[in-house]
Amino acid sequence: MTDLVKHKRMANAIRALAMDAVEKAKSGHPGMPMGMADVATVLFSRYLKFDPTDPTWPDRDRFVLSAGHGSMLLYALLYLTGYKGMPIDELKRFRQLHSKTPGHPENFMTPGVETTTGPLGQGVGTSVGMALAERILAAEFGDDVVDHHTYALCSDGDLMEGLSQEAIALAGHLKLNRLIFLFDDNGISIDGPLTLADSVDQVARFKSANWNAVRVDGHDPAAIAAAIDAALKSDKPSLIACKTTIGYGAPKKAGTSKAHGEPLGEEEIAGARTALGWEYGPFEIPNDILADWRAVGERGFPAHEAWNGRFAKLDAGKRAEFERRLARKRPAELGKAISDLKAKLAADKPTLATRKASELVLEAVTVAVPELILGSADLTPSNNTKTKNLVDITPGNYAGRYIHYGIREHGMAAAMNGMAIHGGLSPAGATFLVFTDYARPAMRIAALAGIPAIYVMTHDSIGLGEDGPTHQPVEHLAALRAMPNMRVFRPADATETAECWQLALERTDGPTVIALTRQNLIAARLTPEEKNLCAEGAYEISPADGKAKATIFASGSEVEIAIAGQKLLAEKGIAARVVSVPSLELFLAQPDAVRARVIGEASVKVGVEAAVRFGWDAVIGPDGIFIGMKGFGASAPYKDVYKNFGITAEAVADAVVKRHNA
Ligand SMILES: Cc1ncc(C[n+]2csc(CCOP(=O)(O)OP(=O)(O)O)c2C)c(N)n1
Repeated sequence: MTDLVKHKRMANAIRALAMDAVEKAKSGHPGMPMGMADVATVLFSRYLKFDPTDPTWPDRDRFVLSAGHGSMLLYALLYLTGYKGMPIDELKRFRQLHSKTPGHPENFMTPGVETTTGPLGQGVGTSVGMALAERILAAEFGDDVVDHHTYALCSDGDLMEGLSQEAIALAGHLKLNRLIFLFDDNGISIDGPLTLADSVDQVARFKSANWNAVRVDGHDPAAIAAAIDAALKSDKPSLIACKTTIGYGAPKKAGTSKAHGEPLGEEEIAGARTALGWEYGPFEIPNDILADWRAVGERGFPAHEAWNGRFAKLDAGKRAEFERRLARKRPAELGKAISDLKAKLAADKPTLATRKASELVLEAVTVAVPELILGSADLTPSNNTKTKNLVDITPGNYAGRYIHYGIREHGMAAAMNGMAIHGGLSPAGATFLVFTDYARPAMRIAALAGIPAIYVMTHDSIGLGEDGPTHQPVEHLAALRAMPNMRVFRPADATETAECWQLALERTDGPTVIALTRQNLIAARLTPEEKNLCAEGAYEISPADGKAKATIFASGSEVEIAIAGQKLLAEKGIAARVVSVPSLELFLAQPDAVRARVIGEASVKVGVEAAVRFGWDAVIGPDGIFIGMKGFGASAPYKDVYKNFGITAEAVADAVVKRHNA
């Protein structure tokens, strides 16, 4: 059998499995796997460094299926190359409950799936972070241990999404030459031919973003291999635009949008079997082809063994550090750094914006936690994320820990996903809280996939003042809290900022937003406390003098207002207590007893937050008093803005008095 015949038979195995699985599930996307089968076969059989017996081998090449709707391509490859977690039965359960073959790839469901994709563009953005992580870790641990490539298979849809522009611009600028995109250049999307909505020359576009970019016939194995060979030698990231036919082999539907996202149907599948010369039944892979694929799965064994040998020879301290990083274990120094800082803050009681307090925390924790990689989407001086000890990562020089992402919030968040999911690094990226809207789709992937990214979101309310309502978040806290598995912290002072950072860094199973003020806040926590009081999401920060008639719940900058309101009430003879709520949703997730203790028994309940009420009723009840925002903010010095919207200590006290007397 010639190499070409063997290649065709191997590629047809992918095509057949994709057709059959989609047909059995009565839903799915056969077109992309059938179109890209040749490209995938070349990549996996000749280039991709991987070991199906150890899907987490740290130095494996990363393969990201950005066009997640073509998930059957990946599942077929995992089965064919011999991943234990992907027996043929899982392909037969494509898109069924609790299968390893969900509609779109989910890295937390399926060993061998590197990241969760489906929302177009995300895989592209994530792969940039993976390629960057590889370079950063190689600079730190050496090429003997970290020396791999990142391949992303992307579609027209991936490249039409705005995120792709941010991602490719960042990768091109940083010269991430180990990043290779295999673009399924089939000219078809759901509505029909791409010409309906697009006339971009992708090759020219990528070249202008400092990429190497070529066009090849995506059904010609030699041409595909030559392009990958060239990409591997390039000093820039590479785009290989592979001209393919969607649904390759399907007699009537190939080359049309009918092949994109629905079962081909019995007749068309029979026709494809004939056209491809595939004479086997559904899900049947003949022994010789399976053996060829299994041999592909074994191709990486020697490289893996050699890596094991090099890793074993590594200095013991370095080896332990590498393992600690991959296990997402924090160094013991973190706890001590936070304790020391809290002791100092308890003594100094500084008046500080929490963004500035965050910088103080970072001065300490960046030393304690070397895997922490910071960055900002061009708001470094406002976000206070760059501490003195952090060196910039620059094109070609990755021995640093600070990333200037440019004005690319979405690209930043997606790249952070890639860095965190690559392993070995802990990314924290910053912008204004209002611009979480520009990063939200990648943040949602982090929440869904349990990725411990940290978002440092400053200018967290109308308290940012003069920039006005375009920049003043009002619904963002509620929107972020509504996202499952997203943790939102809004610390009230420097001590809480230290505690929230500690909780964010110790979290391993999902992302965290830390919302920080632009404006100064007085120290709210007056007594030193070794325990992390933010860990339950809420706690009594200022007890009542006597039996409390009212409880005032507040977060962040409004804790100061709540405490001032408490004083005014005391002057009027009404005892009130103040509960700081640095994380509403963490608090709501506490056991009943904890919630009951913190909420207390006072009949008057007030919530104070310079944001919309949405979500607060779970604490204050539907008849609770809420002092906050009902609409967008206004442009003025922040104290005037607070007054204008009635978020003041007087308003708190007046509302309590009125309710108390009612
Ligand atoms: C952000 C986002 N928008 C829309 C979709 C729905 N969708 C899935 S695939 C697709 C486009 C299909 O075209 P292409 O990317 O070229 O894939 P192909 O048809 O070649 O498989 C769309 C709009 C999505 N998955 N993600």
